[in-house]
Amino acid sequence: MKKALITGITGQDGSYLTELLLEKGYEVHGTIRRASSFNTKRIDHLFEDPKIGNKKLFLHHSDLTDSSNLNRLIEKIKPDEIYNLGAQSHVQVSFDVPEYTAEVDAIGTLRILDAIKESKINTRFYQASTSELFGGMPGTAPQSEKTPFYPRSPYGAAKLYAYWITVNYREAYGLFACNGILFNHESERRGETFVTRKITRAVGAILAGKQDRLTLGNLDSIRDWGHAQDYVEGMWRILQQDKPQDFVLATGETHTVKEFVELSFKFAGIDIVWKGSGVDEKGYCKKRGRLYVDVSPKYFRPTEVDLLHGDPTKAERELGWKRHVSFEELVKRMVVSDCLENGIKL
Ligand code: NDP
Ligand code: GDR
Repeated sequence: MKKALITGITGQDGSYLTELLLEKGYEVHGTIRRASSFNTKRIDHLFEDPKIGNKKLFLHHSDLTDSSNLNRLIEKIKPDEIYNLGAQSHVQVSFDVPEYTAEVDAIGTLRILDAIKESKINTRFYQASTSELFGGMPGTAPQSEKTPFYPRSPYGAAKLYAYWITVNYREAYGLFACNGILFNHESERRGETFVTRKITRAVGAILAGKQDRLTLGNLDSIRDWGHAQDYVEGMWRILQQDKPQDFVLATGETHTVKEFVELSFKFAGIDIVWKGSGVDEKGYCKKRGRLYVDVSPKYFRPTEVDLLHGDPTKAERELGWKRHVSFEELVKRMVVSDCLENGIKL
């Protein structure tokens, strides 16, 4: 039986990857952080199955800022595969906590790589790299493994270090270490402060009469959004190759934040009519003439990534990977789920 260690198992991707690896017969170990309230809701359901909980799935207290803990865990578990998904993953928050973001996202990655090197355990390493690496380089879309990097946030800069230190440990010490450069992927389990989930949660709350307004930042930014379930399958495939390499995973399709809003409200039966432009832009519900969406400078970033558009050709060719969930299906699944949270069946 193969053993996997996942940092960030309590996050969106960690939960889907755990399900996938358990289905494939792996023993899965995940790291969790001590918190003042429960933070395992995305994986709790797995412990309800007596064949899984505490037999094939194990949780360990850990933190990417704690080297000795990581060294011990890797020595003890001796995983065949390590997926480093743990991170301070919020781009806007990284402007508020830049040093902590670098400590976790950049040096945390180095800590794991060095623990692998020193332990001499034969393990394969996956690094959760990101399309934020491409950031603000104009005229480069669609972005592939060959596109130059130009991060536009402390998060992007920290992940740039993590990307290169992964490449360096591969080249310097022969580690089987790979980067998955993943474009935005969302789901019903997406963190509540990322824009897609913020929108779909608002739709559910508005329909339930619990919220009357959704305040957003830059509506014009363009993203390449897929579903997280498709992307964790790609992570696993990246580690099953004969030789370690880096891959872009993306849909190749782009939409603006505004389009995401429009489609979400449409699925819920509310038409948005946009008024004005720039930060004064306001959206109204056509039927009732009510203000539903407005824009606040609070949600604008000091430096924005305007356009992310991925080219997944290499992954499709060499990994046989393909996304299955379309943009429309993604939005629909998220809206339906957030409406159900409010007792509303669409
Ligand atoms: P989430 O924010 O949902 O999950 C992040 C995970 O990291 C959580 O389990 C969190 O724990 C954990 N974590 C945070 N800080 C630390 C720390 N100091 N030590 C150990 N663990 C920590 O992110 P996603 O699941 O969406 O993303 C997974 C990874 O992929 C991240 O590295 C992200 O940067 C990267 N990525 C994500 C993309 C996306 O679109 N989702 C695209 C490209 C890359 P807790 O639950 O306790 O907060
Ligand atoms: P991103 O995701 O920064 O791409 O990082 P996010 O959903 O936070 O922002 C996407 C775009 O929407 C704009 N936006 C808003 N964003 C948030 N969070 N809240 C708002 O109210 C809002 N209004 C507009 C943003 O400015 C941005 O342009 C995600 C994370 O998962 C990273 O960890 C990952 O590396 C990248 O995707 C790829």
